[in-house]
Amino acid sequence: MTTKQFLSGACMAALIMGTLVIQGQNVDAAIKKVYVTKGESAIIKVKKAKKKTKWKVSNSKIAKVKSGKKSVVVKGKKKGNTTVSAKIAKKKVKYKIIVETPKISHKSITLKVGETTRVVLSGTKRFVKWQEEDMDIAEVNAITGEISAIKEGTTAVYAKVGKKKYSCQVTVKANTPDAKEAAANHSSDTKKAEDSASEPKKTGSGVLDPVPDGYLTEIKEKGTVTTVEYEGTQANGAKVKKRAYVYLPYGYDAKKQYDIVYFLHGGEGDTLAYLGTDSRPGQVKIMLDHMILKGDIKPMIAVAPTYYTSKSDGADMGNAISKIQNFTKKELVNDLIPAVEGKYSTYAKTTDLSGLKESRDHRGYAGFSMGSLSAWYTFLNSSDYFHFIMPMSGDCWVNGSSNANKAAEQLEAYCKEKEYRQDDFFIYAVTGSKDIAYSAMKAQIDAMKTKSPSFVFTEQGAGTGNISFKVEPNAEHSFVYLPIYLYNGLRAYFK
Ligand code: FER
Repeated sequence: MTTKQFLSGACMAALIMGTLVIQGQNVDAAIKKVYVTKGESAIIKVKKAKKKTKWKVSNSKIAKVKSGKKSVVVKGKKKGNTTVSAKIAKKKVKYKIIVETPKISHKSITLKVGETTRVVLSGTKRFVKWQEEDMDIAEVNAITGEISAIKEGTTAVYAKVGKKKYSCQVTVKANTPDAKEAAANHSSDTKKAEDSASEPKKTGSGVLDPVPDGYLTEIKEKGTVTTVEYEGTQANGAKVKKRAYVYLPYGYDAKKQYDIVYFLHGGEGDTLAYLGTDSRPGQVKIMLDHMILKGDIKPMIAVAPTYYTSKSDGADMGNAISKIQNFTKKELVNDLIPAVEGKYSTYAKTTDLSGLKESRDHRGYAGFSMGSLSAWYTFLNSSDYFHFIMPMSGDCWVNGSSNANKAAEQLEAYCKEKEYRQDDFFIYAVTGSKDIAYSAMKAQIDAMKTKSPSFVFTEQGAGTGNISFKVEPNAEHSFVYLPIYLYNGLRAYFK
């Protein structure tokens, strides 16, 4: 078991009935579903069991179980659903097992420099993570599987679900008229599959306001997405070349001053997650165009950087956490913000620490999942430079795992040390009731509710308290909720 799997398991630990489930994204403890790929195994740990528990599987053609002393190993044999059950401390415990056989839509594709396409992994309800082999040749959006061809050469992209990787070879050809095969690989069926795979969720259930109709369709009054390259200083002092995508609003005018928000991706995600690129804009970018045009928020700049130095950083949770610590403590303020705000016009009159402090009311930080961890850490490490913090679906880990009371104590101690009052910061925390982060986040928020006057909870947005917590009914741990979370969170602060 990797550290990452352990930690993802640990953060779901506010568990059901003494069973502790391991295997990260494969297991949805809240609804007791276990996903497993045919040929692979998932482990369900039984915390309270004093003696060996005997587990039964209802359809042994679909899955095989092996009861251990404090765990059961479920191996997927055939695509389909079944259940496993056992009696623990006189209570019946049951899990639904879903055995999947994921399939990649293309084993190889050819693109011209500058072109983009998308490869789809079908046959899974789990969260798929994409990774490229050589980002100088082709970049893949970690979440949507969208591939952008950068320069001539051959490389590969991988979709990862469970322990398995599904690969697609990518050949990038020069942008000449004889290299036209690219789009030919892209059938209309694939197009349909990718559209539904990444369908953003727009409609709220009364807790959040829905994203208004039309807000996710491109308009002509659109902002641009550009890139900023900078050197990120690592914990050991090494300088690493980094790239961030920057959204400039429609009609951007260097003589004006703009609010700015930094958007951080989740575990094994990347800089394309929110804004996409100028030629293939992301949902959040398109929504920002509408929100600004309609006056929901003032025109603003948005930045999509990464706390990783390489995408494989995410594979090891301990390493990911130390990268997040360094990013939120140092790189953000010393390297990234000066590079972006030195180039584009924000409220920072200077990009040294005093200039960034003075402009903190006009700066926000939002992150999803591991990016949410980075948002809590930005509060604890760099709140001198950010007034607005938006953690989405992730709690504030203490020493690498969820600990609601300790997190609340740490956050309160920090507020006291800073002598923060009600108007000195604004946290908009949000998640879904079916999100794997829900129980840990809710526990942390409940603990924070006992820490008054440091935390003043409000339903109404900035100015009426310093923290909001919203739970979208039925929402799972998925980037498809980014538009609705941000539509609500950004308006709560940047009106
Ligand atoms: C959390 C639940 C899940 C959380 C992070 C995750 C920081 C990340 C999961 C992953 O990257 O697989 O509460 O808090």
